[in-house]
Amino acid sequence: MPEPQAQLFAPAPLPREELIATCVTLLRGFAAPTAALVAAIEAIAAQAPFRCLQTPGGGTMSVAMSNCGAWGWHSDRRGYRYVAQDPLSAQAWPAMPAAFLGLAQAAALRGGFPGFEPDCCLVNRYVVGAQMGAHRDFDELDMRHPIVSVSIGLPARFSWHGATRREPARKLALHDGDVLVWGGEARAGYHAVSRLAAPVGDAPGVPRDPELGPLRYNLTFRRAR
Ligand code: MD3
Ligand code: FE
Repeated sequence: MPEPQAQLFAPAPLPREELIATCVTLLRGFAAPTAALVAAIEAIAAQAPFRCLQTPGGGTMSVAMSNCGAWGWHSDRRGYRYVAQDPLSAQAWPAMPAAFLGLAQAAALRGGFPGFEPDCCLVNRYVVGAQMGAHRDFDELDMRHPIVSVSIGLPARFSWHGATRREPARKLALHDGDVLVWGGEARAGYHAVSRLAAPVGDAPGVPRDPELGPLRYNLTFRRAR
């Protein structure tokens, strides 16, 4: 047995919290470990299955979505909007788990937005190859409320463009357990998620669907009304 070795110097801790831009905070690993979140997502999907929504333009999103909470984000040929019932079942969306609410509120506080009361959690499911083009989140009644986004599973490449789509994007790698908090002057910014890359090797611990393969989930907490 080797002798236990004394630590000679302490390495500088990796910055776990980073101000990406004014009012945009990245909290690395804030939601880790994510196994309990994945179990809660699977329970939500048992009631309100993931579906690839139609866009007003006639396309179909590559990201599949579900929701929990009082309001759910929905899209079809008629437009983008919040609905109190899942159009698939005509039932209310599943309740927001207490652990989701607590996580979103704690992250918002860390990001400088105390008192966040989300009434919607959009659950996005990315398969390898899925993506989300540059857009702004604009369907909420009061844009003074922040947004909290939780990344789970396979890593994603996220772009933050800022006030216009044409601005050079700031690129971020989002890993399992990372949380982003946005609000204030950043609330109306353009953002996008690049095509999800296939994992190298067998990706232990990554959520996986027997038919769809390895996955990324994103929880987006918003105050819709
Ligand atoms: C930047 N989802 O569902 S939210 C979405 O990874 C969406 O699935 C992303 O964009 C995903 O609409 C992560 C990150 C986000 C949300 C709102 C923002 C970034 C934002 C508002 C302004 C600027
Ligand atoms: Fe968005």
